[in-house]
Amino acid sequence: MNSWNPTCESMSREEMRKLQSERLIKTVRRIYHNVPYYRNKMQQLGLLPEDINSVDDLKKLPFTYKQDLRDTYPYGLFAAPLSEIVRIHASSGTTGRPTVVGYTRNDITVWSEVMARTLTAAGAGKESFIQIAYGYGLFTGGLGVHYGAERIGASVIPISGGNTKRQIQIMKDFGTTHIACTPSYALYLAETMEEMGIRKEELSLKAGVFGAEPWTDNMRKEIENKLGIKAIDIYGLSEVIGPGVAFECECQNGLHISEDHFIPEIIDPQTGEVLPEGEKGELVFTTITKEGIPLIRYRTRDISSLTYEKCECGRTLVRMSRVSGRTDDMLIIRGVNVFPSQIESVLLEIGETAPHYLLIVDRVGKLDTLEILVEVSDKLFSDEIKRLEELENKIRREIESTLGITAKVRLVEPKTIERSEGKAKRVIDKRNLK
Ligand code: DLL
Repeated sequence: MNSWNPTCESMSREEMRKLQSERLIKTVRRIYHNVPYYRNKMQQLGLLPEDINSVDDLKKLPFTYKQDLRDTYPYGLFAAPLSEIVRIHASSGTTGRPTVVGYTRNDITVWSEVMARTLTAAGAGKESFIQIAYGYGLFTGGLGVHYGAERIGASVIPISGGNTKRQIQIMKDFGTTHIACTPSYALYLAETMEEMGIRKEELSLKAGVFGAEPWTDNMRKEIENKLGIKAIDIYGLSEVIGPGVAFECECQNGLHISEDHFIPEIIDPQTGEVLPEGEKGELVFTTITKEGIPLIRYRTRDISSLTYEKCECGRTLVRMSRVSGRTDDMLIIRGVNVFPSQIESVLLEIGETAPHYLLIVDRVGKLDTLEILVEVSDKLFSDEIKRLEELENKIRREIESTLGITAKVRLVEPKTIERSEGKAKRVIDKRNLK
């Protein structure tokens, strides 16, 4: 096991509960005394800090929603004096006001620690060259990975996102061993490498840490084959800390949550009730060491499940399953619940198409329509029309039998679907625009 902090990553369940309880108690006191917004919320429920004595009391506490951060924009949920805040990040805010988060010096230390665990689990160390192609800026991806990479003593290549050809040249010339970017960008890198005539054997790449957007196991296989690396899933969100909330180990069987800092729960998104181990639902986090902006039972909207079984790697940290979608990216098409990731799985299983697709949802009259644009390889595109038609039909049939909806499938020329340097855009829902 490559472990950065074996004491924290492999402690017994009892020790973990004890530690979590102590830290939760402190956090609840902190927010009650320092954040009027939380104090009001607790008072409305008739709750005092003394009512929270262990992790078992977590369920008594109110949820926090993204909207709460918006309502208190920009600094209303901060629990430390602004003079102690050393860094500010924010979400892009494409819908509504951005959400703003602040870090004290100690928060940055914790963030570096959890990212050090993440990178160590991905096999990185002092000798590694880590190329960070997540965006630097208000987005947490670039700087979050950066601090963790420096913490483990690796050589950091802080290239940020974009400039794809240059990324590849640098990867080759600088001997990059680890790449950090979104999974969709990793595929774009692989594709551009082919165009440039650079083979994976010419690189020194060993592994990549990919996250910030949902992806599937099939997509993982594509990335691993095309780049000749191990593709590790990393998860996080700016409200909780940024990347570093959870990471896969070499077993690639669920993501270990750094639960000595972030307590997870899975709830039924409709009723708010806590669900038993193994059941799928909405992931909720309570931060228990953050000073700048501690959050209580933060509703992520991400769908996952938890397992407390000890992992083969030796870590005892609870594992979350790969995020299979978001409660709010679920499309309802003619009454059927559809997640883009389900369609992606079908496409990648069939093969023959590139893993680039776009879903266009519309409403004609009273009827919802779904059109799936899928790129095919150069070779296939120049093939007979009949072959293309056969493939379109095959995809349509598969979608119909696995998801129970009819869709129009359109195969498009290679490289016609726009590539993203950060999070990929997979859905255009024209119904929202009307
Ligand atoms: O995306 C933090 C991050 C940066 C994570 C780099 C990993 C790597 P936000 O911009 O606040 O923060 O977006 C958070 O992205 O709630 C999920 O919906 C999604 N997400 C993040 N990681 C994964 C993942 C960063 N591994 C939102 N799989 C989260 C699926 C992910 N979805």
